[in-house]
Amino acid sequence: MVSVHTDRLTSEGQDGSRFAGDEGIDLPLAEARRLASRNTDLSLPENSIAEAILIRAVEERLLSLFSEGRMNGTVHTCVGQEFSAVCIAGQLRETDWITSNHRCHGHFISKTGIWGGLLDELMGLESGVCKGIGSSQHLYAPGFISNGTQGALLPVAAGMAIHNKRLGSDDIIASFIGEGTLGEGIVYETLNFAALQQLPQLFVCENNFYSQSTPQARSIAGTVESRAKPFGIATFSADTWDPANLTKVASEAIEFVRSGKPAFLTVQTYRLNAHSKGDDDRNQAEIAFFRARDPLERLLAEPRWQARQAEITEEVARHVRSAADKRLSRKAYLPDQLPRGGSEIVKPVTNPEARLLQCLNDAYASAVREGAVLLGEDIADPYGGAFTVTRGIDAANPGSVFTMPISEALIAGVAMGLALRGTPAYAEIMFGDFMSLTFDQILSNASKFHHMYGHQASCPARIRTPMGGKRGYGPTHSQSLEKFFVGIDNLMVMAVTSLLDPRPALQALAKEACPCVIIENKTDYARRLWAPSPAFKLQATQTKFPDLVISPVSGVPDVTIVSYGGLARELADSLEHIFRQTDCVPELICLTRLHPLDATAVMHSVAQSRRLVVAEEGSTPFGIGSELVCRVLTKTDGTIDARTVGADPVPIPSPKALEAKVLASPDKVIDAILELRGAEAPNG
Ligand SMILES: Cc1ncc(C[n+]2csc(CCOP(=O)(O)OP(=O)(O)O)c2C)c(N)n1
Ligand SMILES: [Mg+2]
Repeated sequence: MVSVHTDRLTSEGQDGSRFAGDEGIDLPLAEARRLASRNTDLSLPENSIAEAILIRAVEERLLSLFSEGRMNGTVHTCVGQEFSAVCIAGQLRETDWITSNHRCHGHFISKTGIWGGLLDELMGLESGVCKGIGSSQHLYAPGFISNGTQGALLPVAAGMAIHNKRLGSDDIIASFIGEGTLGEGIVYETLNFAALQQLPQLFVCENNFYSQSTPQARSIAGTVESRAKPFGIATFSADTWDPANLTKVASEAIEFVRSGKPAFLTVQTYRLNAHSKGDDDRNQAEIAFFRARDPLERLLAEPRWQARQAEITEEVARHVRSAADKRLSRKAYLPDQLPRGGSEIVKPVTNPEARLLQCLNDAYASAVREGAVLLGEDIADPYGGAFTVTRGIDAANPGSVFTMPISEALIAGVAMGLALRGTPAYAEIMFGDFMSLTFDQILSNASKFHHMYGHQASCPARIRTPMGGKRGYGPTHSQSLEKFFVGIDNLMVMAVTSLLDPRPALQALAKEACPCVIIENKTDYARRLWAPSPAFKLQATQTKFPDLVISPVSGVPDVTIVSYGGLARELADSLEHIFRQTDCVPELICLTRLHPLDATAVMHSVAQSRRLVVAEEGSTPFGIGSELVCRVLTKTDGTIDARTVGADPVPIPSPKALEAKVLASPDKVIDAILELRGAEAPNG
């Protein structure tokens, strides 16, 4: 902790001014005061000054619009920090990209110049840059993307940087964060990766000495500037009180990154307004001190800049007056990118002679040959991934397979950055359990991009992972967490199985614009693709992502079992046993697409069987079975009997015998069928 009681000499400004809280002031703020007190050269290009005036005029208008009740939500202004935008973002090329945060208006205006579209966006108008949907924190335009989740876009930026590198372009990505965001782990995951890969990524840390209400000394141990050094990343430092020097340092940093190396630029600055609208507990004398030394205020003391300010302010007001009050309708807003629809038409299918692992390897290898990138821990050859799914692809396609640090959020985010820019990307998460670490990236980034940026962005990243137990790996390497992902909007979830050659569905997936989680299964990898038994035939629905229907060769089914993935294969192998134990003729439906769920094939089957058992790999509460049963029951006449089966709601134990009992199994399905028939369950 750097916060210390300092003597008066350290805490006072050069002019001797003291703030009410001086006795407890922290050293970082004393440093800000020292920087702001210098006499600096303000001879900047006229267009830079005009741009800073414009940013302030737009933001002040935004605040007044808010007070007038013409804006929703919140606004984080960069008043006081404008030169960080002007001197850094303003020096980037059109083809460079910026990833930004909640305090993004200045960056946006300096990079894109679309200030009118920004005003409209915050007024919620269809003419806004994101059709009024994203508002203040969620902006998107060619070369610019911002998100309100601190740090979330850093790995996405790294993915964009890889995209540029692969194209041989010297365009760069500048990632703006505040110093408070240095508390997020994803910052260090990304710094590490950017250094390892020598990415053209410029980290810009705007240090305004506060994270919301918390002074730097209470949220940042050590110093801001030293953060990137241990990664071997070059560091640059400047401040907004000396904008001419900031321009020079930013230009050096940008050129350095353009030469193909990451850099970390700290910009010391001070926010003159509240954190967002009116939440400001800072000392009034302190704010007044920095306002008096604000470079723009100093420039505006000159009559010619006052005159220019009046013109710009009027131009902004004119724009607001003339904006058309047209808003996106719910109907226009809702459409997502998910493939929907099912089919009642089933046709027999035959599988080639192959193991699931080979088919998956083949599918991912052909995706790479068509330009995709693979990312994951230990996936480089000769190791080829913990389950060897991608073995050999690296050796055959140098430069397309990235073996990654143990940084699951980063892995997912990098895939998203690549996908966003048009490079197909498949991220492997070594064990499904660690999908928990990707959750924010999937939820706050990939699943939302399409809607929150007014349907302008697509992020078809594929995150694949082996779920499931039965290998004795215990509580942290055996779970099936798909139920947490099927609840995410605009995220497709697909499960592969050894019951069917997965290649056609994976090929179809490559054409979909939505992000997708691909569930694989540890125990299923090694299995040979299913060959039907004499009593049951294998059929598939006639859709891009076919559901499998395994039906009795003769007779009418009197129970429908629905499952997916590795468990579906176990059930398929046990159909005769299930029949013998229950005296019910089963029909098994294996779902390929878990989200969006389609009940067409299931409805078709229960219309005959009148009984339904849904077996999922994870635990049942709030699960896939509950969802499917609910859909079926609400669409039928109330005469269907249904049960859900899954793992017991406990961590998966390691001892094999206990694990087998806790996890979902054919025995649990048999018990459920017997229960449906009113008979006693022998396996419970
Ligand atoms: C992951 C996350 N946690 C918390 C917040 C709420 N929040 C918004 S801005 C902010 C402070 C950010 O401080 P800093 O990074 O220094 O940026 P500044 O606001 O100073 O520009 C917080 C805590 C958030 N948006 N995202
Ligand atoms: Mg801050």
